[in-house]
Amino acid sequence: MGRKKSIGLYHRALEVIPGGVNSPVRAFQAIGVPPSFIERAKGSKIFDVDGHEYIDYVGSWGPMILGHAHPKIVAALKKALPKGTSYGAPTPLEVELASKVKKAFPSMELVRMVSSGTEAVMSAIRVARGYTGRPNVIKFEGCYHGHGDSLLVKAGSGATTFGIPDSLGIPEDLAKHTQTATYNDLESVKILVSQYPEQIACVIVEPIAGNMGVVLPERGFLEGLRKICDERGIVLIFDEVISGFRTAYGGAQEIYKIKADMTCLGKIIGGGLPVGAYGGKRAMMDKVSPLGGVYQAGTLSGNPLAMTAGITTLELLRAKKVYQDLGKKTLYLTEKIAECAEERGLPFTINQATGLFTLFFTEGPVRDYRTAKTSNPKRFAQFFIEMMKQGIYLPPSQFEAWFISLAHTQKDLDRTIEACDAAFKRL
Ligand code: HOZ
Repeated sequence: MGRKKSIGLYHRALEVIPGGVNSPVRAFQAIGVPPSFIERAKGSKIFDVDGHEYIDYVGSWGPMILGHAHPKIVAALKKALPKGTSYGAPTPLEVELASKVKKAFPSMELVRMVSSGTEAVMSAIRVARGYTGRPNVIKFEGCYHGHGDSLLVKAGSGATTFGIPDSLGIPEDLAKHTQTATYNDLESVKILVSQYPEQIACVIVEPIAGNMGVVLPERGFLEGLRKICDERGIVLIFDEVISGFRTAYGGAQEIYKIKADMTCLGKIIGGGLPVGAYGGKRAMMDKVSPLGGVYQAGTLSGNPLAMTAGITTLELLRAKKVYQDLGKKTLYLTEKIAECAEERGLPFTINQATGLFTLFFTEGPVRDYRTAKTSNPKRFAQFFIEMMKQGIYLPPSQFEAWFISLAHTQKDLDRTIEACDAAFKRL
């Protein structure tokens, strides 16, 4: 079966949408073929307009932890829909979701809902600047925190995939306020902190990095950041847009037992609808308007449909053994893929946390941006195409995470392993 309809749609899209897509990572540019256009999704599968069925490991880049179109989410949304889609006024649903988030992330003493992870991060940084009265931000090379101006410096995800980690359109005057350190290297942070005394408002980090591929924090890294920030009065921001409610209900903060001053969330807390949230210590969040002088607002913030999908998702994630089950699936898949790659004599590294992983085509170890970049993107592109031919839909870049959902069955996992083995043979 060909991809005639997708290709036709892509050409039409190119006439009306930049690059034919509404977010660059969807464009398959690193693969060199037009993207598939999706018609529908159910459980672990997505279906394109040409009638192909794929086992999906993109999962909308993380939110679909329960699988697509989960019957309980669909039912909750159907019930909510006739009540109206947006009021621009407070609702009980916002209070309920914020309470659930606060319970899972006790460091988020106050929580503000927004409409995307990017918005959450932009706002958290504004609060950190407003609270400390300092201008500068330390981020880590290869971490991606959405497309806010201050964060598109040495950024991961699509920015790395397309070779533009520093975006055009960001005034030098603003970019100079972002300093970049090396992931898993505390020394690089200490150097910046002493180079810019009393100027660093915040350190922002993905505590489990997912946007240069998956990279885990080494022992002592997050603890070290906590210590440096405490000593220097710097706000420590954890971007848990990917890791939150995925790697554990309470995200990386639950796993590593470290409290951030501020946390950014998105993806899963909207159950597949557009949502973000930021929150943190009361003293910091008290700066947010209407309490304080840091202005941040949004017409669709706390949208009732998004809140409904988020609440239902979090309720379902409270069921027993959810994370154990997800962790087992992740381990099974990664161990079997590793066995196949080893048998074929391929240089590879797999980094994984519960619910997500990356297969890097490099001997590794992959512990930061530099080592992630030693992977072979051409080999990845070939692998991607071979997998797609066998009905497996992967993130179309070496520098992204594969997302596993609770809907992936043993059969799905075994089919994926077989497909990997066959693809490895052809590389
Ligand atoms: N953080 C996601 C990719 N790593 C976002 C998806 C997007 O940029 O479209």
